[in-house]
Amino acid sequence: MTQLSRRHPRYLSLRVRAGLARAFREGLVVPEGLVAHGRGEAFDYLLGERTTAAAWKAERLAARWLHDAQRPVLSVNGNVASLASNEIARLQRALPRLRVEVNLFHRTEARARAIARRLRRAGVTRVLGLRPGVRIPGLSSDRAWVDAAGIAVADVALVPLEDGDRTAALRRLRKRVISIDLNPLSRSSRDANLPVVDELTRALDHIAREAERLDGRRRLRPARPARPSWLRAEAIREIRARLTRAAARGEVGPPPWPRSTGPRPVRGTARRSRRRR
Ligand code: PTJ
Repeated sequence: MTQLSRRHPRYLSLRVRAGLARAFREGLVVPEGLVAHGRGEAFDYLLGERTTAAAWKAERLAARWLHDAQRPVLSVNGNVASLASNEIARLQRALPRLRVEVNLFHRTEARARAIARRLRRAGVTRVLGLRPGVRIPGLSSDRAWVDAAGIAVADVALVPLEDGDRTAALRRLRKRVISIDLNPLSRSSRDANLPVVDELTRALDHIAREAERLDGRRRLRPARPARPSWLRAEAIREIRARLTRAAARGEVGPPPWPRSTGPRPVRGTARRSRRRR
């Protein structure tokens, strides 16, 4: 296996990729999950690989909704278990009512069991979804199968790295849906009551921290209403502002040119065309 150098400027990102590739070889993550991770990475890059002020607001509110819920459920797929089992265990410790349910788009019983094992090893208790007996109406994928004691009766559902169809289907069942998705334009982000546009492990860590802070507090002010469109618009504005700054500094240019293929870029073209403008 490739040795990763801690001095590599993208060490953390490479380590996460190596972990996902291992989880793929172990059968927890599907090939489509690796593609989905790449899409998430691209959006994280554009957002500056940090939690924006708006995402923090969403995460504080998410903690509050989960804290106040009667039957909160966190839905876990292959990517989520392999990236964030420890964070899920911490969140469940902070929110004792929280149920954790394995729910898969590409479902096999072996995968569901392997994911449940990974969660339990990290300290997650009461893992649901191994024998889902209820189908959410209006969905064709296996994601429609949910646990009668979990998502089927949840009042608040936290759905990271979800597909848009199910977010909409859960809304139709009048559940309050919190999504975690780095893509502010995805259907899940668009359809959720509360879209958290942030990286999964950062988001769960922040929600857990906030839930720990809420724990034990008797009197809480009423929670503020969510402003889903504003939250998504803030993420889009952040991406636009970062790209505008990068373009102004001349950071955008052609990628390094391979030696033998294609025309060579003309040196200084970018600068000359900027001066002309
Ligand atoms: O394990 P399964 O069988 O349930 O399959 C899981 C995948 C992820 C393959 C399935 O849910 C899927 O295809 O998801 P999508 O439709 O590709 O959506 C995943 C979304 O999550 C995309 O919008 C990505 O930008 C986003 N995303 C990927 N990685 C992260 C992320 N968002 C936050 N944090 C991440 N680490």
